Amino acid sequence: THPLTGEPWPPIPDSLLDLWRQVSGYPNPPEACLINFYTPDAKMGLHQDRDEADFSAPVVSVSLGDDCLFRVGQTTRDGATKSFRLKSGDVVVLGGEGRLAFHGVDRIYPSTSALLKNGGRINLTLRRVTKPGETST
Ligand SMILES: O=C(O)CCC(=O)C(=O)O
Repeated sequence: THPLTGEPWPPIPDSLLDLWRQVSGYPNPPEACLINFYTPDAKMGLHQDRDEADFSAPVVSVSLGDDCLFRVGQTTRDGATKSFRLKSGDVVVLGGEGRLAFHGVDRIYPSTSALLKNGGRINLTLRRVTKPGETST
């Protein structure tokens, strides 16, 4: 539910549930879709996604809008990293040994996509929050 209004979030669109089924390799559906919006000067520091209860489920990420420079490393903060450019429509699966890899967004490349009227980048991450059979608190 929304933390301020208490309203339930809208359902995850079927197209994203289909994508999850195609790429996740996980038998149960995602329970959350986090939406990040990046302005042209936005970044996201290196971090691990650890808020979920079941690390056997991947995090599936969809890039929309302007390109970004995505960096992914190891499971320790000081491990070697590699950077690559993500374009609108690219899908990244952080799963298996890579589930807890440190990752982040170093930069946005403004005006590289016409998808969003006012520019910027949207990233969607599909996440399994609970272990199957458990409910979230
Ligand atoms: O924007 C991205 O590609 C990465 C997003 C991310 O790392 C996150 O939401 O935890």
